[in-house]
Amino acid sequence: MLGPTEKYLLEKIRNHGSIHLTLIDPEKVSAPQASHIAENSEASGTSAIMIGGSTFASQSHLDDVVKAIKSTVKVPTILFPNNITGISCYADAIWFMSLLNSVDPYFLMGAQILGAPLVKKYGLEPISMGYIIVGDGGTAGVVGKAISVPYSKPELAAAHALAGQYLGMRFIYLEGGSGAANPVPPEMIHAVKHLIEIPLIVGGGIRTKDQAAAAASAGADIIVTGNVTETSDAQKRISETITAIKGIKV
Ligand code: 1GP
Repeated sequence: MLGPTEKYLLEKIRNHGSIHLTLIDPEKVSAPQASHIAENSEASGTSAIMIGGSTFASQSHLDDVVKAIKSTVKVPTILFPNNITGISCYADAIWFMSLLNSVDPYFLMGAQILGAPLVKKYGLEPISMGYIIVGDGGTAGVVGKAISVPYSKPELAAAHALAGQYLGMRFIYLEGGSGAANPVPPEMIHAVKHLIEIPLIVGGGIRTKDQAAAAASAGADIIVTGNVTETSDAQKRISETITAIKGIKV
């Protein structure tokens, strides 16, 4: 049985084509700042707020950030944990994810085993997702001990994604790394999209509406932007991004 947030995401994609999610990194913002970013993003048409970062944020600060966002916006809040410390009882849902190209069993299944009972206890909606680090991979790649898939090997990224689907994961995330100099190339997105039947999330280094439109046209069902939300003209840039991907169905 699918939970309400997953159903909502799937319906949005079915009805509108590519959608946008805003990523807020609790390490970088105060609770009031997070709520301001979420408010602007919602006004710009983002479909949900993801909350997570690649390094350490204190549990109480994470809780404060999630609470502040929840009290400000109506769109769902989805945790994007890098570890068990990324779990907060105040969110609606959690990407229940495995880093498919990590060499460390902890990021493949260890953290998930430790976190699963908490997810249940808190009543969070788990949304199963296969996470694949590609290209530069940024901090997530280093922390997650990933053997990153080079941008020049799209078929290899597609094989990782198909393995995730065959293991029963319901979303695939191609992660270029937060702040990556170059976002995931359309050729790689295209190769992955054409091999799998589950929704594809793409993020890392997407800064312009043209980059977002190129990713959506290549087959990204969900575009995630994080860094852009921290800029002074964030609302304008998110609005432009959402307008650029609206109605694109591959
Ligand atoms: C990182 O894919 C996300 O996990 C977003 O990346 O911060 O570069 O937008 P940016």
